[in-house]
Order: sequence, then structure tokens, then C-alpha cells
Amino acid sequence: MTDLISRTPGALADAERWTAHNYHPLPVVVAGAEGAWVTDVDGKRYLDFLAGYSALNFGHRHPALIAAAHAQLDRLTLTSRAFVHDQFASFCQGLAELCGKDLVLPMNTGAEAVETGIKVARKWGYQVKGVPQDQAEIVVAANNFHGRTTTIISFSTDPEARNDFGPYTPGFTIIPYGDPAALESAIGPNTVAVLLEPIQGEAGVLVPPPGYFTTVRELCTASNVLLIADEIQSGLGRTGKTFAIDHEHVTPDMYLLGKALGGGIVPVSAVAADRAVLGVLRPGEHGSTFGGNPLACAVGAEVVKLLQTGGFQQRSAELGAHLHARLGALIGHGVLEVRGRGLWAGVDIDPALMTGRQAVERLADRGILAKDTHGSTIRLAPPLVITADEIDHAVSQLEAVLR
Ligand code: IF1
Repeated sequence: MTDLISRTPGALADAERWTAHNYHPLPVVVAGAEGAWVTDVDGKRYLDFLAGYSALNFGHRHPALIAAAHAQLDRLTLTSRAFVHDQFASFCQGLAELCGKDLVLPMNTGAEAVETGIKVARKWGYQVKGVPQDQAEIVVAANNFHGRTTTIISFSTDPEARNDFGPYTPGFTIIPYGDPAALESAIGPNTVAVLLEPIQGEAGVLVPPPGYFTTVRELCTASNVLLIADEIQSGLGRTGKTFAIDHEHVTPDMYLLGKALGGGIVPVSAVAADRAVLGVLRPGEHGSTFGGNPLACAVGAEVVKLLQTGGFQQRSAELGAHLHARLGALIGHGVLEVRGRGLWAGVDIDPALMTGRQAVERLADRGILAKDTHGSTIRLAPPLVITADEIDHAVSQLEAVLR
């Protein structure tokens, strides 16, 4: 810090004065970042264990991703989809091949990918499955999180996300997560899709029972229902595989991708599916101004390249085992339960000790950035460039907070 007066209070006050209060952020004002580390306006360094809710899987300002962005910034940034551009096909081909699908439809935010998936599933239902017009049903799980648009919060079970935003979009059936029997009884003649997170992130990093997605896949196939995997947070290496659903060797009919697909630089999301599904869309029926823009495609293509080697997935698996071993040792010492896969953990702090918010505030005081979810659960999701020593340091700080 070059002078003794902290810049943080002023920056927080300005944000408080000039912005809508739709978040309650920790009192940390970030000014720089590299890899797994961020620096605040006063020069204090923090180890990032949130990674932008898994939008920063490759770390802050990964050199290859920044280089791809710089190169494209000096060439072409936006054309709209009224024209094609020279980065478009290569990005979509690379992503389609990574997913093992025929086609990709690029959008920007995760919610847009989810909305696209809903619209395509409905249209597929009417045009291919033969569901009566406007009768399409989509099955979703309780405690889901798929974004913040009015249609998506229409099937949320979280009052905070849903209340006062009605009237709500119809056509969704909510079942308990992880319960195959509930899914079987929920599927009807007008069901066009089942939309699920392979691991429920906001719900507290809930991993379904072994075999759940195998059964979901069988039920969807038997009932001619599309299985849509929302891999926006769980995908792209986070859980030790390219996609979290890979842990069960299950192939969904649609992958919904976002967050880390943009490399932590630009919003990039996409729907990947076979022609039999995405082929129902005709020109003019869907799109967005920035979807598939040259800068997004240049960065997205570099992200796909980083994932093609499998190195980040392996890193997440190996270091994730280390993270979970260290966290498991805290059970009975202020921690009630640890859940997750790879470099992704939901940690239930003993509510008798403190709330999740208090835990992350104390972690921030000790130079570790993390975020609480509901109640006394905190989520830990560092960039996949984290080292074993940095994991040890972070868990030691959590241990100290719980003492
Ligand atoms: C916030 C958490 C919340 C997502 C899944 C779609 C989206 C998300 C599985 C929508 C976005 C973000 C949104 C952000 C905080 C974070 C989040 F789950 F990751 F922790 F909110 F629940 N599917 N999750 O996780 O993607 O439109 O945001 O690009 O809204 O506070 P988006």
C-alpha cells in the first residue's frame, strides 16, 4: 500500500451510493488479479476460492486466453449474426467436437443458454415429438439454479429468487433432485425435456446418488424426452472431468454451457446438441446481438483448446482429491459435512459456531475469498490452476476460522 489511508471504504461507499443493491458483496474491492490470486485497492492479496462461481476455471488472465483476446481485439470485435466472421465456425466446431454433438448455438450468459434450451426443447416437442401446441412440459429439480430471467425463476423453489417477480411462466414440473422414482412418475405424454444440474451448485454443491443420471438417461430415452444437462457451473473441468455428467458416462441430448467458456474474459455461453434437436430452429427464430461474436469465439476457441488436452480435468481430479481429503479432516472440528467433486466443495459449517456469511467474512480477513450459499454452507471452488500448497494454506485458514 503506497499510503496509509485505505481506499476500500471510499470505494465501497461509492458502490453503495451509485449501484442497485441486488447483491451483498464482501467488503473487498478487487483491483488486480493473476492466476489464483487477486489484489485489492490497498494492495492486500487474497487467494480466490470462488473463481467467479466457476467462470475463472483457468485462473485470472490466463496468458493464452488473454493473448487470444488481445489478438482479436486488434482485428475484429463484433459483426452481429447478420454476417459470418472468420472465428465463428472454428469455435463452434471445436466446441461441438468437445461435446460430441453435431451443432452449437452460441449465446452470451448462462441464462440465455438455459432459455435457448427451453425454447428448443419446446419446439422439438411440437415439431418432432408431436406434443399438442403450448402443452409442452419440462421437468426440473427442486433447489435448482439455472439463472435469473423471469421464465427461469418461474421454476425456482428459492423464494429469494422467485418472490415478487410473477406472473410466472407455466409448463414446468418440479421434482426432488436425485429421486429417479419421482422423475418416472413426473414424465407424461407432454413432457419434452428434463432439465438438471449434474451437481446442484447454489443448492450447496449437492452430488446426486450414484447411478442417478444413468437412470435419468434410461427414463428419458424410454419416454422420448430430451435430457438437458446444465453444465454452466459444473462443466469445463470443474469436477475433474470435462463435464460433471461424464462421471456417470451419461450423454445428455443437450449441453448448456457458460461461465468458464468465456475464460473469465467475456461472457460466452452455448447450447450443444445433435441436428435432430437444434435442427428445429429456422433462420430468424432465435438469436442475440452479441451471441457468437468474434471476440467471444476467439476466446472460446482457446478455452476449448485448453480443455482438449485433458490437463485441467486431471489437475482438478488430483488436486480435488487433496482438497477433499484436507476438508474431510475438519468434520467434527466445526464442519458437519463436505460434499462435491474435483476442485469443488460445499462445506457445511456447524451453525452453532457461525453462519456461512460469518465464515467467509473471517476467511476474507485471513486473505481467502469464498462465498456462502444458503444457511451455514460455504462453497469452495478455486481456479483449476491452484497448487497443493495453496490448497493447504486455504484449508489451514479455514481451520483457524473454525477454532
Ligand atoms: C448470480 C451460483 C448463483 C448457474 C447454473 C445457469 C446459471 C448459473 C448452474 C446462469 C449462474 C451464478 C449467477 C450468479 C451467482 C452464481 C450462482 F450458483 F453459481 F452460485 F446465483 F446461484 N446455470 N450462477 O450456476 O448463468 O446467467 O449467471 O451467466 O446470479 O448471483 P448466468
